[in-house]
Amino acid sequence: MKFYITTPIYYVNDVPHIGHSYTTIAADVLARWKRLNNYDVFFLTGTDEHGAKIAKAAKEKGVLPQDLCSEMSAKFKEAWQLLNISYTDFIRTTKPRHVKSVENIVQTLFDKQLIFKKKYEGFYCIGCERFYTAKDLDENGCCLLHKTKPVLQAEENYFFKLSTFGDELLKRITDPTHKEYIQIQPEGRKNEIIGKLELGLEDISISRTAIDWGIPLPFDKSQTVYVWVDALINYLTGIGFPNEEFKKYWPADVHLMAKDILWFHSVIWPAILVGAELELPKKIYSHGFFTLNGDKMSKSLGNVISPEELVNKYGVDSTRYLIVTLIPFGPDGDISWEGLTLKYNTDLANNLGNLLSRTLKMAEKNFNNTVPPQTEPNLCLVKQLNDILKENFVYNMENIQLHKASENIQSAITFINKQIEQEAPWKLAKIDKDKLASCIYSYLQAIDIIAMYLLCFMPEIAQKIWLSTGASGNIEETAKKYFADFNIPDDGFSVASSKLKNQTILFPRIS
Ligand code: ME8
Repeated sequence: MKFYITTPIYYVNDVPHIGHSYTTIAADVLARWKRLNNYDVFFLTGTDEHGAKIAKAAKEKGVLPQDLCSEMSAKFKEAWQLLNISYTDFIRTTKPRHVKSVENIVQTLFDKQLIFKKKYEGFYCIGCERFYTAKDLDENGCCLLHKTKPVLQAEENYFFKLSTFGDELLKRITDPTHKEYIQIQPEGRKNEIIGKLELGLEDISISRTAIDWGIPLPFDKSQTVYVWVDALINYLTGIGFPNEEFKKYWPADVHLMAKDILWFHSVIWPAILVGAELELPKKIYSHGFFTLNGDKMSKSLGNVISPEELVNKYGVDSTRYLIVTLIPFGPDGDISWEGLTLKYNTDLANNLGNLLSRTLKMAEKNFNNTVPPQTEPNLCLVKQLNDILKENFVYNMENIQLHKASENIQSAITFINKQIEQEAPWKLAKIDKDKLASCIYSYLQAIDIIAMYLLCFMPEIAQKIWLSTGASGNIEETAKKYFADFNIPDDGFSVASSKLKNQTILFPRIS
């Protein structure tokens, strides 16, 4: 089975920050999860390089737009490498393969008479890369999002007949039995989209005369394709469109993004696809926006957090974990350095770190740093964990509730820690060595289970944990088998008598 997941392609006028990292890490966690479930995964990310915003940024920097794109696109690639993002392909919209794909779609819509020419006047916000009417702006005539005054522009442009798709889209968005049902989540944002669709759609301009930093329209080279139409088509280009090979992965299973661009993905994109007679994506998930100490993050406020800063403080895997679990996935949320550090210390240094260090120390002290030998493997704890975790965790991952899935793992760790408190194995060392062996054996097996559940969030740390407990085989291969049927091998994962691998402290406390 295939699974095709995408992030937005990010504008290259800005450096990658914690907001871009949020969506990209979340997509990575889901891609890794599906790979563990034996799906053939295609994970696409990339950069959006055309349009007025990029042309303006290049002009301000005194460089050519293409040079700005190459420089900034490389920064996104570096950030994703730093964060261990396992994308299948990184698309750049200025590359020839994408130009070919955009030309194909736009020409198809033109041939189907879904594109026509019209004089138009509107307020163009470069920040949003879209036209507004006066009623969309605030009382000072400013864009609600950017607080800047859009310029009134009059052009003769090509228009896409978006207005003819409203009823069709409503059916596909609201009727789960429709064979091309398109699921928009979370529910609240879906309802906002439905509300707007019910008011009716207006045709949209899909070309520009005044902006030459774009792909020329195949049927009128004097105009360029509107950057949002250009950008959305990346989801087809990335998997090989217009070559037939794109059908291996299309339709997309999940388009992931924040709420700012849900309208483009849930209305304009599906309408283009219906117009071009292509299948619709199955799910569109829009998560919330981060604010930082209550403020919108922005370059001008100087409060943007970069992935490097986070990695320098918490390490790669802890950064991945913290970013996607700090706020509920869906609503907006406020973050702060204090909040990040508190969560790091609570979940990782204390709960997980404590479990690891005390178990490994007891094995080191009492069993010469090996997995205690067993006549009868004690797997009671592991089986209990299996029952606690499997359904909840799978449900939350499948519903993209990543913070809840991480809470499931934390509850399981707390459960093991409580069991250790109850059994008080340190008291057994002198009185019952067999019982002590049995306890420690069971804790090591339980830690192996935790490592498998952590794998998509913290791939390298999970691997280190796996090695430290004397578990056999490759963690990914074992996890693939485990997640197929949740069966626990009769003798667990950590092999009796095998040597434990000493690790440096994985989660030092941070102040
Ligand atoms: O909109 N909180 O690109 P973009 C959460 N090129 N997520 C955030 C965020 C924040 N504070 N800031 C950014 C574009 N994001 C278009 C997309 S797709 C065909 C074209 C994330 O660089 C979030 O995913 O402005 C948001 O939707 C995206 O970055 C916007 O990225």
